[in-house]
Amino acid sequence: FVPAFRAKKDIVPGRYNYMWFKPTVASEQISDEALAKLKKQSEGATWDYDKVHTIETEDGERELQVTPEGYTFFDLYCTEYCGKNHSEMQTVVVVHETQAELEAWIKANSDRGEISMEEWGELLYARRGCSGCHSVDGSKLVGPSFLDVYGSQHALTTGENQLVDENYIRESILAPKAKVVAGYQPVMPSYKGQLSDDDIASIIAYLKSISANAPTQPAGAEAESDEESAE
Ligand code: HEC
Ligand SMILES: [Cu+2]
Repeated sequence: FVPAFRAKKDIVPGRYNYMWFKPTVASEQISDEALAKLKKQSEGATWDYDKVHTIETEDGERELQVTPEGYTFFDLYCTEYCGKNHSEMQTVVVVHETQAELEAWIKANSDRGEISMEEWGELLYARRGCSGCHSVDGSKLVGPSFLDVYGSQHALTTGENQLVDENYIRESILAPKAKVVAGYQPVMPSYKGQLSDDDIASIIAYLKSISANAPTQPAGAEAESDEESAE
């Protein structure tokens, strides 16, 4: 729940869900000078998002909470009592003014750097050993080919049919034995703890880019208007 946006959506661990909206107010960024001062004060300690700082701005002294990059933010809370550590289920949302600012943040906070998700996914496919068992030309190796895999239906060893979508790909990477494709051995290793969320999202983006059936928009975006997702 992002109270400032009046927007709420249920999520389940290990599964993707989506919500979209058009922000009308961007986060502010404090001066490099003011941020350097805060960094010096909090040296060594983990960043305290809750702390209210008195900061010198163009409009005089103001009381602000900021991220380690110096952005003001909007709170995001879990609003369902969901279990242990529920009280720690909180993070912040930063609304970047430009795409370039967002790219800069991703560059600083992920291994991907400046390249696109599709390109990073392709690099991971080669570097993390997927290519040893999955082809991209339709040929069958130890595992099924990734060519046109996204959006296709695969029979599982249980006899059930499985649509290859984002959640299924994520599960296949983290818990390969949960659903095994018919005609294959359950020999794929789990990549749990070895690939970041951005890595997995990048692999999914790469698989979409080599699949004729993949939608061009993120799931959920075409089905919902912003009024509906802000119910
Ligand atoms: C040792 C061989 C091996 C490696 C390495 C491997 N896989 Fe697999 N993978 C398989 C096999 C075999 C299957 C089919 C059986 C199953 O479902 O577990 C599979 C299934 C999958 C599926 C489901 C495909 C479908 O058609 O339903 C996905 C997605 C997948 N792997 C992604 C990956 C990714 C991404 C990597 C690299 C990060 C990777 N795999 C590395 C062997 C491997
Ligand atoms: Cu919770």
